[in-house]
Amino acid sequence: MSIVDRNSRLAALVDELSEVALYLWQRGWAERNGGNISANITDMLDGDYTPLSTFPLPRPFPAIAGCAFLVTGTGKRMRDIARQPMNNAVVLRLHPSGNAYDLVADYPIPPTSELPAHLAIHEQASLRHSPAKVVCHTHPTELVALTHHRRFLQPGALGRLLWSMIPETRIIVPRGVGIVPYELPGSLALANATVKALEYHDVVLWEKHGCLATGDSLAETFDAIDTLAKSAAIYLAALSAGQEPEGLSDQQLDDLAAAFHLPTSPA
Ligand code: 2HA
Ligand code: ZN
Repeated sequence: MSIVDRNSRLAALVDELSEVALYLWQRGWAERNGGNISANITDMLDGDYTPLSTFPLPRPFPAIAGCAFLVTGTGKRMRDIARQPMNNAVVLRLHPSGNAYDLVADYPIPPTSELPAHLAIHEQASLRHSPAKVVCHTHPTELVALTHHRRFLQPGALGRLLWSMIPETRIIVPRGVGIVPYELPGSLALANATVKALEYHDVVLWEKHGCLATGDSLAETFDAIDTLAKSAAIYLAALSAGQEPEGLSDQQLDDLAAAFHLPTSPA
């Protein structure tokens, strides 16, 4: 019997992984093996598990030593994760030293190439006692398209623009989006820059690459990215109708913040 079959909370999370993986594929945000997901499941696991294999980490992660994670596998397709989640995702546990990990279920599949970014974000969440347990990275077409324009890479520019397209975006993504300048996929440099940007935001855009969200649940991270992608699509649709769209005014955005008790940090 697998770890998942013995643990109803983990089984529910794996069902949610399968559901969200399908959405990412259906949205057209997950070409081939694009995107990756992880969740801190330390409080769902008990007892000892026999390691299937052991891998070193590119740097130690002492703050999450001993913690366990559900992580999508490297090279795995979201559409396959949707159909057969535990053939395409793994459970791993960091060593007490924090500088290596064991794969403990179900198969010895190496985890996502973006593991350094995922672990760095989980480490930061743990250090801050944040309830955010989930990290979701995907490649939403319209959002990535906007990161190809230099003017949108200025601090706050794209966040402000996306907020101004529909009131929902101001409400559902209240801390706006951070911009992470282009870095090599899978690198520690990308991981470090992402952690820095997440100090001020729950969602970041990786220049010319994708989007990453962190939150308490996978549904919540999907909803945040979906809402931002809706704003980006509205912006591009309005622009293709012939003119730069007007957007909600500063006053209208401030009114939303006041009415819904939203943080007023920069977009
Ligand atoms: O999983 O999306 O960023 C493949 C990627 C790398
Ligand atoms: Zn990616």
